Amino acid sequence: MSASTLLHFPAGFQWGAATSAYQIEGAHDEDGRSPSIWDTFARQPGRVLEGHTGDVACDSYHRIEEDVALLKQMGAKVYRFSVAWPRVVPSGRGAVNAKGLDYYSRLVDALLAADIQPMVTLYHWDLPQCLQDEGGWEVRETAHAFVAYAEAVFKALGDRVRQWITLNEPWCSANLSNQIGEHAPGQRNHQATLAVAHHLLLAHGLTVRRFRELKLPGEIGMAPNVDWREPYSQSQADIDACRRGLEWFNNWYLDPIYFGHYPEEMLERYAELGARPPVQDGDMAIIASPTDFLGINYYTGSYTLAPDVPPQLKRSGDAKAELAALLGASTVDVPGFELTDIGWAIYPEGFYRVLLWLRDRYGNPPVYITENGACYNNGPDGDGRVRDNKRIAYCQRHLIAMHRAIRSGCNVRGYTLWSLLDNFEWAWGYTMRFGLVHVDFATLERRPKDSFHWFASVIRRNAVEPGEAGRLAF
Ligand code: JJW
Repeated sequence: MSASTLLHFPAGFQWGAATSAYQIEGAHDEDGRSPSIWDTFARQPGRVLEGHTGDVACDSYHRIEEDVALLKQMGAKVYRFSVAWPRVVPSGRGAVNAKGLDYYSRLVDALLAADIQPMVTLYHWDLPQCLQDEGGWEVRETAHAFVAYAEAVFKALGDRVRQWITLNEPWCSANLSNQIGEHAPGQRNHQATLAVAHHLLLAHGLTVRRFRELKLPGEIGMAPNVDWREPYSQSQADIDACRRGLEWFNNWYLDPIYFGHYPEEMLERYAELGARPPVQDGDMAIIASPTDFLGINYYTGSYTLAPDVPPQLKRSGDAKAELAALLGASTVDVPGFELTDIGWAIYPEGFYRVLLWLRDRYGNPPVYITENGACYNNGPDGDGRVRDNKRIAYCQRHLIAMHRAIRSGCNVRGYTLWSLLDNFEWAWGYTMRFGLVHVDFATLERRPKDSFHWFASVIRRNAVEPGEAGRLAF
């Protein structure tokens, strides 16, 4: 491969890796941390595979030096991590816990000493359980409690952190958690889902405003997960179904931020079931407060088709059927595409398409790819090496798609790969591995995989080699 065939990224491109608090920290009851909804959820039988919890996770709470050394070895320019609300404000609102903040302050110092920029997520799903006991995100007061917590973090770290993310993947915190029921708190209720989504968005907007009032240097944005859907056929029914599927998954969180309103068609379909977002005067303007960038988490996509769901299934108690009826849409894996070990279709074309869609629909905002990566569960071979060539192929193909999107004018500024470490993959526990670094959960030993070294070379050259993957469309 001659150097001239390398696909180069813009100068100063922000390469790095991402994690989140509950998935890696462990130390669940140390230094004043209170339980989060995930501590509670993981202890309920049947919620998480094998009954795994985040009690110990990767023990990153005690391993700042080791984790930062790995990032340094990788050549990361940025490390995206999240702050745990239950460490910083254990009672949800009120007293700030200096010990909890101190951990993040030491982490930020260690990163800066290694010349790695911290990118801080304020909410990555670990709501204090005590607030859930008062209704959690279903109640409006939680948005105000969030702003107070965020302000405590701004004041402690704002002198050193220049990139802030309010919410990670609000679709997961609202829909996956309250409509599908697979994540904490684990219920299935359309009205609760819309209330949670609205109060999350309100918390986002209020936090952006508080950030501006504090006149802190740096930038702030949100990191929704998006996917890409193609109509299964060119029938009008499938095209319409696909549009609704995207409204439900992507637009529900993006239209309010960029346009100040929810998607009309889905609003109407929810209303038919008696569900509506609890919008008060002025909320939508708060939610649409200008942000500095858009974080995007992209993993997969699917084909969407209009299902033949009888109306009586709308309240049948069968979650999948109910959802299909609500949306008038269901999805199938893109035919013929390989799946990763977690069962998600490998669809780099969708990454390109969704970036173009964001460019055109939302005025080409600055974008950071805050997550992208692949689940492959193979561990060390006899010689100790982790040959995760499939993860390399996945990431390579997505970097080629991202490169093409940049050439097509998308304003992509950086890419933090999910994840630095194998970690607690929510309802899948430790059974699903996304790390560039293998973690032995018995010994907590870290071992860089082949993909780690591959990614280090991408960062070093600020370029990806097209190779075999590039000779295929992606
Ligand atoms: C969708 C399942 C029915 C995490 C989903 C399930 C059923 C329509 C990975 N991103 O661990 C999306 N992750 O913490 C944040 N992202 O639907 C970080 N999205 O759907 C990673 C799971 C996810 C999902 C999982």
